[in-house]
Order: sequence, then C-alpha cells, then structure tokens
Amino acid sequence: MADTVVDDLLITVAPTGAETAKADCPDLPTTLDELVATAKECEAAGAGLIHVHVRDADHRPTLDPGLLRETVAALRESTALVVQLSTGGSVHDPLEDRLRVLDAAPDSCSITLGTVNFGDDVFLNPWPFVRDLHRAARERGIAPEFELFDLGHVAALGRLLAKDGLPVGDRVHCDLVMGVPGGMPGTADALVAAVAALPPQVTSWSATGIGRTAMTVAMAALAKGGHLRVGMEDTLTLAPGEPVGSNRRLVERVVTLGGLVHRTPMAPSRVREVLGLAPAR
Ligand code: KMH
Ligand code: ZN
Repeated sequence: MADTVVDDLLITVAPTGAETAKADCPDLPTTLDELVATAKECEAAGAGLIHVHVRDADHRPTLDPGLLRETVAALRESTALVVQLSTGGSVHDPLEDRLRVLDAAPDSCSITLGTVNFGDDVFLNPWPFVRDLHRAARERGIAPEFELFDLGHVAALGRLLAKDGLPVGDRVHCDLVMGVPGGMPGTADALVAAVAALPPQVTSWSATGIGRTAMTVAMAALAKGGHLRVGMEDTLTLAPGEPVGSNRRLVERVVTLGGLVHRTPMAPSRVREVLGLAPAR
C-alpha cells in the first residue's frame, strides 16, 4: 500500500482494558461514572471512537451482558463517541461470552484475527470463532475493527475478507496493535511491513503501540497516513516514571502530534462515515 495523504485523524481512546488492576493504577477508569467522565473529557480533547472494556463492582474485567448494555447506553447518553465494545475481553474469558458481547448492540466491536501469545498468557482467537464474530457483526449492523497483533493476522484478514466478504457498509477498518510481548514489535520497520501487507479491501487503519512503544508507533503511523489509538489500556506512563494520570492527556498528546503534520481530529459523525455506519439518531 502506497503512503496515503490523509487530512483528518481518527483518534480512538481505549481507556481501561482488562489487564491493569485498579489497585495498581487508581487513575484507571473502572466504574461506569469514571468511564463516562473519561469519555466526555476525551471527546472534548479530540477522540472520536471509544474502545470499551467493562469492569465489575470489584473493578475486575467482566463481560456481564447487563453491564455491557448499561455502559453502551450511558456512553450514548453523555457523548457522541462511536462506541466500540471489546470482544477480546480478558485472556480468561470464554469464547461464548465474547461472542455474546454483540447482544449489547454497540456501534462497533473489536475482532482479533488470530491467537497470539500475550505476555505469559495466550489470547485465544481460533479461526472458526473469528469467522463467527465477523458473520454475527455483519448480521447485526455492527462495524468491526479488526485487531492485528502480528503479520500473520494481517494475512488472516485478507483470507477472512476473501472467504466471508466485507463487513457492514463495505468498509474495512483495522488497528495494528504493536508491542505486545508475543506479537509484532512496536517499531517503525514492523509498522511499514504490516501496512504494506494490508489487504486491498482495507479502507482505514490505525495503530497503537503498547507501553514504551506508544510514541514510536504513533509517529510511524502518522508518517504512513494512518490513524491512532491511545489510552490507558495500552500505555500507563507518559515517560519512564511519569504516570499518565488520565486518558485525556494521552489524547491531547496525539492531537498535538497530529497537528504538527496538519491532521485534524475527526468528529464522531465523520468516524461513523469512515466505519460505514448510519448517522447517529
Ligand atoms: N485484553 C486482551 C486480551 C480487544 O479488546 O479486542 C485483548 C484485547 C483485544 O484487549
Ligand atoms: Zn481491548
């Protein structure tokens, strides 16, 4: 894929994730009130899409269907952000529960294109499960974001689209998740290789670098015309020893970075168009 000239910038915020314990990071938004407050701040700062993992009353990751629905409703009530629910959950979640996430009817859902070692754990994504999620998302009018942790996942995306067709709205949006121990490294070289291998059906892509790879990946993605995902799911420090404090600061940092190359944050209404979704009601 040749470098693309892109004027606007889709900023996804992934505020919570499933891996960090509240006790280790009290700033992590784990309650619904904290999540909504973060979402509002990040929208005001320039985010257009929110990638959501939900926590229970003990701040532990959960895929509880009622909580997922409540969360989607609360985010829609208080923000215009495109709401993406994670179907990745935590490495401990059963596949059936992860498929059931779609019942909460988010605008978008993540779909990871293959199994990957994830630190000391395994993030399980067997091929039939990937196909089931892709089919179910299309049937329900949910726009997928294909999560690519490895070059093999990039190839698998091409295979999925060739076999099972395009998502709703005929748009294909994917996110390169780089720097997970077990996946592709968060380097400019790896990003260039992954972008070059994206299947031709891809209409937009973003990238995120885990931990200390965040800025390297962000700069490489901007240089290649990509969009960005940031948030405390992926990055907990602004610099070694300097906690981020809030998701807003991570969004503000990439708004500034994008501004240096004349990229303007996309409003949620524009993100809906990019993902092939109807305008919000
Ligand atoms: N929590 C990771 C095991 C996703 O949200 O789809 C998987 C993950 C990917 O975060
Ligand atoms: Zn996630």
